Amino acid sequence: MSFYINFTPDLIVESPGRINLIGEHTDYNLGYVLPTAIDKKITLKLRKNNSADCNVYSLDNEKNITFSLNNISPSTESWENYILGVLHEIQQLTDKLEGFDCVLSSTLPIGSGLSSSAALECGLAFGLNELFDLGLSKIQIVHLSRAAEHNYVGTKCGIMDQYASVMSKSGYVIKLDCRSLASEYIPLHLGDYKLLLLNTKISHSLADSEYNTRLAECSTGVEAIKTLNPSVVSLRDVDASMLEAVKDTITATVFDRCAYIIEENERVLHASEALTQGDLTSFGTLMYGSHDGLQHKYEVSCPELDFMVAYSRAKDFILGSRMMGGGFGGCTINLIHKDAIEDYISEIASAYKSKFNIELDAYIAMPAHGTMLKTL
Ligand code: GAF
Repeated sequence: MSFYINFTPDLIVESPGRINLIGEHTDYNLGYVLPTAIDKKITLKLRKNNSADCNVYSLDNEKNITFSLNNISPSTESWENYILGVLHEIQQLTDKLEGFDCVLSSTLPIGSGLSSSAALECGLAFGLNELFDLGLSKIQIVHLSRAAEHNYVGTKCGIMDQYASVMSKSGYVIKLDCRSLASEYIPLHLGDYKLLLLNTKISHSLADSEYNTRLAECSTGVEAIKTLNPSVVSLRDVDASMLEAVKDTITATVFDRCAYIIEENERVLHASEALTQGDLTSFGTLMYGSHDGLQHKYEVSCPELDFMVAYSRAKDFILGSRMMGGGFGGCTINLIHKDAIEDYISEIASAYKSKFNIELDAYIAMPAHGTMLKTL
């Protein structure tokens, strides 16, 4: 009989997705981000099975995988690599891992830029840490989950998603310095405003390959800047004048990519200040600035996201809007007056449907706590 029928877990983990208020593609350039976990999550039910075998069943996809801990290697099925990658990374740190059964279910829309991948990686690592008393710290769970994504999935992501999934506190956003990992928890006081996510329901296949290309373009920029400033390690260490000084030695594309990152880091710092002071108008303006940079200089947006952001600009009840996450699809995040939400969703849904023939999804993002055990 299939193991997941009448499944009685030893423990249950809830692992959230994340939003990012501002600071996109800055994490792997060792800059600043402003994310938090949200109430949409993956639930993992786990139990020991006293063997060396692992069985994982996804309720949403109705997919089942079984493998032995003695033989972990990458799969051709991409979703399996999130799981296999985590087990591989845990095995690099400890030999205490044993066989387990796991049933997954999710309220996080896949491919929507809300980081279901980090939620799965971190949730599994967190749950196995508890189940087998592996002794891993939260930050080790963050790092190993990111390593799983690098080594098994192949996306050379920054640290933001895994950090937000594990470290968030309900009601706060995290101003994270991705170089030192110093974090400041800023209370999210939005008054009459809410964070509305509009899901394009688009996930362009370019996303993974272009992500690694952007990383390479930023490295090219850093190498050029190092010729004049040898102490520079990442774009975090660079200002506009340092970039300008090497303009003639790099392509216009690399120049634009670097310029965007320098400007986006500044925007995060200003936005954090504005949020602390309750200046939502300035915060919203910075969100629009972020989108402009992502669209024109970093070129990771797409027509569907640009349409949604352009639509919002004409509305005085929306203070700011931008694409969120890696890009090429997923959600926009909108700072919108609470009284306007219902009507606006109907209006933009109908405009989006007319233009792209796609039914958008809309959610209000509620900042939530990071990965945690659920009481049985
Ligand atoms: C993806 C990555 F996983 C993050 O590390 C981050 O770079 C983000 O894209 C863009 O800000 O979610």
